[in-house]
Amino acid sequence: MTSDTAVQPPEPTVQALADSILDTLVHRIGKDAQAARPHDWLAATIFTVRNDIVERWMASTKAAHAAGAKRVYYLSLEFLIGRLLRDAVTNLQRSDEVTRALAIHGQTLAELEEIEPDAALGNGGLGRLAACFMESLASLDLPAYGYGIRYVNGMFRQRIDDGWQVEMPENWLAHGNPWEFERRESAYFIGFGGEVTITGNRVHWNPAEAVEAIAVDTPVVGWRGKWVNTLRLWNARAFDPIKLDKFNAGDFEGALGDQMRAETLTRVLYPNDSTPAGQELRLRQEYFFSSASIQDIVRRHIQYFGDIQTLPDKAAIQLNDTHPAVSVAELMRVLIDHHDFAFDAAWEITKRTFGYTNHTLLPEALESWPLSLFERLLPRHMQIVYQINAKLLREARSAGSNDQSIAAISLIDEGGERRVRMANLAFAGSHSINGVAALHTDLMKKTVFADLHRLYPTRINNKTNGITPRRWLQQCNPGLTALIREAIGDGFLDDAERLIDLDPFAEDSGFRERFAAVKRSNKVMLANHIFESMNLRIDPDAMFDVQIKRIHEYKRQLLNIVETVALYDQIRSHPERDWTPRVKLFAGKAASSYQNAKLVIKLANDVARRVNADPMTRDLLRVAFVPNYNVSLAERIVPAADLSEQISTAGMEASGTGNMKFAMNGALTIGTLDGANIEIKDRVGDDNIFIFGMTADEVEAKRANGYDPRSVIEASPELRQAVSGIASGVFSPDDPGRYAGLMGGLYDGDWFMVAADFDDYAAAQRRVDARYVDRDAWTASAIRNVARVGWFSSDRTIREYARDIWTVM
Ligand code: T68
Repeated sequence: MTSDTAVQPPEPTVQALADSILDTLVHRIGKDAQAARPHDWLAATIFTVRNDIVERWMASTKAAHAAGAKRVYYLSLEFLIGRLLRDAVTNLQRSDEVTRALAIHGQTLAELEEIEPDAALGNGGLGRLAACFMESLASLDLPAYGYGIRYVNGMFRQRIDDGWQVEMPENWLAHGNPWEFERRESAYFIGFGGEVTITGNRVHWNPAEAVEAIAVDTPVVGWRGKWVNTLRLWNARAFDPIKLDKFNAGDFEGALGDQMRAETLTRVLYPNDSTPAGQELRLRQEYFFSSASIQDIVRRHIQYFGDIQTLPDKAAIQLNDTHPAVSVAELMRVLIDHHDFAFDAAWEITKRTFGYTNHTLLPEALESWPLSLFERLLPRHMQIVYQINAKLLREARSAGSNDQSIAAISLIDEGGERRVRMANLAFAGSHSINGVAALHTDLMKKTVFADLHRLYPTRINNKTNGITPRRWLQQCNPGLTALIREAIGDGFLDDAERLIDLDPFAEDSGFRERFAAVKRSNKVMLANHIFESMNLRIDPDAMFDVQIKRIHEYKRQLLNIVETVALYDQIRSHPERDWTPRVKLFAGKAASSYQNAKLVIKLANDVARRVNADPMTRDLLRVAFVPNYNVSLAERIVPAADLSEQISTAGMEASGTGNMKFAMNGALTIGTLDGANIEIKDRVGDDNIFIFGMTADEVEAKRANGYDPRSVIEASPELRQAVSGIASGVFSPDDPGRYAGLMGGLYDGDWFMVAADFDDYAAAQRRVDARYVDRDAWTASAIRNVARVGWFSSDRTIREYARDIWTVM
């Protein structure tokens, strides 16, 4: 807006929008402009914008129906979608209009956007990937539904008290949720427990308990608002929310007990990435949402197409990890028990309908349920699992598998307490099994799924992850987006791979200057935010070196912290050297039961306290652990980063997606040859990334041949000093033994190879320093990163799924 538009009367469309926001405020929220609080204005704005979306939504649904289109169903226990207003308004390309309409009421769109709570219905990368995929599906005009759970409490809020993580309940629905539509008519019966009986050929499952699943829909707007899909999240309700006889007899708790039990199902997201919660409630959640989703999909198919036989031609169901894997048995149950299919016919339909995406090879993260629990909760599904297993093992036997291979393929793990292996069930029930980066897919074939892969060699395929460039470039980095548009026009907004047109600009000194100015201004904004939220000053002219992600030993935040301590020692020992000023930023949540991860958070904070208070180094090194990492915080930090830390033990990070976000916003990566880092390196080129450390093969060989971390530590003076300093309490004078165990773990086993990779990591960091000093060369590399990573758009990923797995393109 130029300065004189402010004094001219607003355009009619802007005035009309302003009027309808006010009208909504008065008639829907029940407040006038004087009484309204910011949340009221936010709700009024969302309701108003929503009207536009709803019309496009109904048009999309009708178009899909008229075309008899095949639909994609993305089943995920997690959707980490974050805030929606900015996303919706930019995708509708109405930012300017909404900004001006709100200005008429003295409101600021940006400020309202800031008070919208994050929808944090996910833990980390897996949940965020589901959100990016939903946005890309809509942007590519593909008819799709996301299915999940409407958790009342999403990912916990992280407070840092005296350096320790404290988990606080998250309450994203406190002010209501103007985006959602409850669909009381879309309700399903979900049974648990009970008995299975048989009369003639018919099997009857008589559950001992039941809840009702109620659909709650949120529209998902694609880029340019051409297409709108549905995110359908399930709520649980008791059939008989209040037992009046009990109530009247004075047993109030008994009267409401069923409703309480039902509500418990959808109460919390398990804040546990990588380890199955191992709780009955978790299996109940999985079955609850799987059953509701399968029933809904089958109902819609019959309504639109009449014949359930054609399900695989009109529905593609993608399982986001094994969390919805019980859907395989549920579809079988529905086909056999409700639609009279023979087992083999049902099995063919099931396999043609499902695809399964694997996100981890970590053995502790592979879900399996004690047979006794599974059977008690899902007796009919247990029978079906046994029947599937019999078929599977017969096929394996006739293909010549030996006993060892049969044991690996079996849906039942017989070693120790017998358990149902959900990954094997998902594999057996799917025509496509994909990994999320090339290396990961390769390792799937060689490790966890080696035997199943030998039996079904065409099923495993790779779909390297991606990120939506709308949220992760356009929306989070408007400065850079404007600069790119000036340079290469608007083509990249519709096709991120056109970013490649920016490549030659790396050699244009005027462009480099403007690019560096955008980065600096993003750093100033982040520095201000950190000052306001943490009361810590950081210098925007220092290098911002960032590691933000879930705290996990395999991600090796510890390697970064130990190197930070070593650098601190070096700066003090060699003050005469030309050190490159750095700000080390950390953020991330630890699973509440993961003690080592929580201790790493405390260590980062202890190191920060000490380093930041040292007058000798404070201009050269600052450390900050930014609390409560979430999608919105990532949207602030990513555009301001210079260096992206992607330093997992090779072979352990399936893909990573933060790595892609940083590169697309002009940060250089320091990383191992792990996950998608490898593919990022292939695209940006060796000169524009800092690779260090062992390869996955080398890690495997070292583990196999006996790795002796103690001798490695002894042989590296810098590492030895840092580790022994931490171990002896230099950073924890209040409790000198605090880190003895954590450091002892490095000497004794060091499963994650922190010591083995340390020297190479430290050397790579000194190369980073040297490159950063040559700011022009650094900026040229940063521009090349932006230009060359358009391929990591989730549009590309979704096109590949659509073509190879779902056959909808
Ligand atoms: C992540 N997995 C991978 N899991 O770690 C990451 N796990 O490499 C990859 O980029 C990303 O998935 C997307 O493919 C997770 O985020 C979980 O969050 C999780 C949650 C519950 C149980 C197990």
